[in-house]
Amino acid sequence: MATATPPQPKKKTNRIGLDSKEYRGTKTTLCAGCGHNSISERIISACYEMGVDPDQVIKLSGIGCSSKSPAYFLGSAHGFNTVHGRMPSVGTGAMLANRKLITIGVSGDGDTGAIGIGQFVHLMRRNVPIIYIIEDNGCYGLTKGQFSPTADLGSKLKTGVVNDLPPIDTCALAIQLGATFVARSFSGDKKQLASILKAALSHRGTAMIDVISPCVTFNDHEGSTKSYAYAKEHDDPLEELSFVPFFEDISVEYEEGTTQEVELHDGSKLYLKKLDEEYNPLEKMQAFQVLNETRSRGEFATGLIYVEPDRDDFLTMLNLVDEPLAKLSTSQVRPPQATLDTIMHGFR
Ligand SMILES: Cc1ncc(C[n+]2csc(CCOP(=O)(O)OP(=O)(O)O)c2C)c(N)n1
Ligand code: SF4
Ligand SMILES: [Mg+2]
Repeated sequence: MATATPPQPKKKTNRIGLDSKEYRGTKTTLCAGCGHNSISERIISACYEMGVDPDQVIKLSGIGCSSKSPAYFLGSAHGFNTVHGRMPSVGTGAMLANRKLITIGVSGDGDTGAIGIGQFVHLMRRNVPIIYIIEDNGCYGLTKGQFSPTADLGSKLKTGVVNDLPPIDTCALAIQLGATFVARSFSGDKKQLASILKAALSHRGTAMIDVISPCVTFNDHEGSTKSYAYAKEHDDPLEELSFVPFFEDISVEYEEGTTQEVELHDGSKLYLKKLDEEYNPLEKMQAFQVLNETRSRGEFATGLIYVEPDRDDFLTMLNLVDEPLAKLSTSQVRPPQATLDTIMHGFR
């Protein structure tokens, strides 16, 4: 007599029917304990929980340990590892060619703040819809730990060399240039980083996220201001973030005055339980003030620092068609003969 096969436990899937494994990439080759690995994990879980279709994602990077990390998440997404510091122009081109893509760019503090600063500046001012993550360890990890432009004044290398240049604050710079979603987090703060990443996926425009991500091999010693110990002690969160995606009909109860609700483009909501009662991330001048004040105390503010949910993104400003340009027919992209004749006639 044939024995009945016991019922198999149902596989857990997300709202688009995918298993969490489909959000993974190849095995990491970064050092064990590198902050960048934790960020890849958070990207995987944020995309799984949001039900992002990996086939609709393009992952981009420049050069560096951080820039290797797109290989370690969303294995079936499109990918482009650009020349050092050149990810913004490739990302802008990709979004112009197909505005339906979700673009996740991973850069380093060196890739962004040094060789790529010119490209970064123009990406921010155009409000191109890209999630731009800086995995910020204050050094060039891949080339053995030299100071990068985000290294703090007075920070020490393992060799005892002291940094005597002031840092670039990528968040202040991005806000000044026109980015419409600017956040800072710490790779060791799973909950905060997860909420920020999910909110960034719901934002339309440039979402710039600077994540303090310690380099355990070259910049995790005493005297470094980007070590795990320093970041844990000096992280000054502005708010406790809760993110409610548009597909979950949950209303959050909160105390009037202490929690702020920010509605994002797709209807998702961010609830910001203020730790600093006065802070309002919709106010640009306050954002600069808080960044300056925390820095002068040797701390770093984390959370959603600035958001402008309603500004048109670059593609909307250009009045670009919804259909990917590569899929348009010749008759849609080439002016008809009569139009060309009229133009030629005008030159006579
Ligand atoms: C054109 C060019 N110049 C210099 C380098 C050498 N280089 C490789 S990675 C890197 C810096 C990486 O630092 P960062 O972006 O902070 O990444 P991390 O390794 O710290 O994650 C440099 C200068 C290069 N690969 N290409
Ligand atoms: S050298 Fe530093 S940044 Fe690079 S993988 Fe190792 S810990 Fe990470
Ligand atoms: Mg670095």
